[in-house]
Amino acid sequence: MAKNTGNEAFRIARDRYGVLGVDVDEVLRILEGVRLSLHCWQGDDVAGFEHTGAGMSGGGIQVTGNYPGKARNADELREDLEKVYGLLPGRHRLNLHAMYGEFSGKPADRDEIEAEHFQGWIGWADSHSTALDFNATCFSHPRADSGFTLGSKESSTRAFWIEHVRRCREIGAAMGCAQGSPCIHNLWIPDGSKDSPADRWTHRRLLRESLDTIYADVHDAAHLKDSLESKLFGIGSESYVVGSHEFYMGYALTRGLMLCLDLGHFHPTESVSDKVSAVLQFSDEILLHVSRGVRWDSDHVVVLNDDLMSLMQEIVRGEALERVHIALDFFDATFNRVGAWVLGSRATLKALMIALLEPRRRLRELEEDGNILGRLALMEELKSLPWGAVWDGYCERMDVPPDSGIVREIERYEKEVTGKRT
Ligand code: RNT
Ligand code: ZN
Repeated sequence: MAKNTGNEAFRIARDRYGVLGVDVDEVLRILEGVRLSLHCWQGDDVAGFEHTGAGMSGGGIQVTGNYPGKARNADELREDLEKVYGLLPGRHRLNLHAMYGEFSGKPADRDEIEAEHFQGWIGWADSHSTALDFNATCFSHPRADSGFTLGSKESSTRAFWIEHVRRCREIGAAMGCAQGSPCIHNLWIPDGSKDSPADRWTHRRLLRESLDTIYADVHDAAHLKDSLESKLFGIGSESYVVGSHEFYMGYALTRGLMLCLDLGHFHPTESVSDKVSAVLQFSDEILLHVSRGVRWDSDHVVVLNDDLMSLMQEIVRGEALERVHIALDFFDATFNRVGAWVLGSRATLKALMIALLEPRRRLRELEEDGNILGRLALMEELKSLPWGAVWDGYCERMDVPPDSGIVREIERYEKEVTGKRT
């Protein structure tokens, strides 16, 4: 931790939390150790660098907006990421998708990619003391146009995507080996249908079989960890999603793999925070995709809202920070992408800080004493405690601007860098 802050508001806030038995310095020490996995795809609207012109076909996901200045190649994306990391307190990981390989004029199809296509990223991660996570890209490709990939009834389509994911896991393991920290390979596939199918069974059986083939390849757990991401519905898969929550919950738990819970992938009134203590009864670890759905899985930029705060509270209250991997998943092209990345990442860290500042022991004691009024009163009181001053103090200690300085930084970067991209 860098210099001590001389900030008066911070000192008052620290004392205020101290009265409740919360050690603010210890909170910030823990916060500093948390590594978010930033999604590379916020920088270029989930486009990738294959330049095949396939667009987001077969995706089930949608980016809206055409704000100028998106990253057009890996160097620009890395440049933007460096700006983002520079505005975040702490050190954070990068979550790459397979379509972000560097093919230097020699295109490789999804069933041909290799670790060499990601050496640029591995080297970059090393020189920036960060680490990579990875994702197979089973969309934006002609072989996903039918709406089915690993669960397709066409065996050649399944074989193609099995080969892709097998290779992605190998690449992930190579990343994990190079960085000395396991790479998390997450698998999300778009499979599903717009209208009600007559046969919901066959695709699910085929998906299960494809997954069994894929995960039969065993990699060193020190290099690779696997997770599977379910979904409720997508664009063009409104009536049926092959990889539903129950499907992957069953699959992951019976195979010792991780579940990935995306905040936009459940019924709008369902709370993902409530799932953490349920799933972790049966699984050692989970992955989160922190997102913000607005009416649907819209992947809005994450903000500090109740969903996010209760999610972080659940992790902290369960002392599960080591067991929950926090990745981000949002994309918005209607305003400055670098700014969107920074705001969503900082909101996630802030929510975590607020959760860490909670006087957990006191709340539990009140609960155990049956003092429901006292518990609710304390929860209400906590909402207006001076966590903003703690956050400002943390940013100052970590040598990054406070919230009030972000827009200026982004505007400067836009003027000097992204605004010049045509
Ligand atoms: C899609 C999933 C998935 C994607 C990324 C790009 O609904 O959330 O995680 O957003 O793989
Ligand atoms: Zn996701």
